[in-house]
Amino acid sequence: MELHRVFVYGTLKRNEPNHSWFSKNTEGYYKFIGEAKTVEKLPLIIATEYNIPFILKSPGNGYNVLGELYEVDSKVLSDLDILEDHPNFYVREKFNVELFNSEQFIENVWIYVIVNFQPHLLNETCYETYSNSGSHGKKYVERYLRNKYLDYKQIFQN
Ligand code: PCA
Repeated sequence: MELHRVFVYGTLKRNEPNHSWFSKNTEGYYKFIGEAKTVEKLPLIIATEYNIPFILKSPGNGYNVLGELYEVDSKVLSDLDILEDHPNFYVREKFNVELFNSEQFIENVWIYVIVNFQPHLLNETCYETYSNSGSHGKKYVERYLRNKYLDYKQIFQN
């Protein structure tokens, strides 16, 4: 069985709206490894009128982002790719993270990030950690309620 490491920072975390995607495929395998943070600073913002959390691929800006590291098989990874619409919306790229419990560095884990974004998004407030019920009050709008065209227009460069 081929295993992959994925670091999630948004709606895929425990107690967040998309966490159940890890167990969508009843034949898939996934395991929570631990809480972690990115080794690089990265801008995590909550944007568009649908309040979608995303990391912009712009290392050096924002915070060392807090999230959760998982080990998944290819079945689960392909479900996550469907949810995140990789590589059209989020792009799955490799970064290094540090595990909290062991202070161990884990290299080359997958993170879903946004590339080719409009530069003005770098002026948005950055967060160290995401929670849909945070004091920011920005409630996540589920994919099926969204107009995909609008998402794209508000995020990507032409
Ligand atoms: N889902 C992915 C990327 C952002 C999101 O909401 C995650 O939780 O890591």
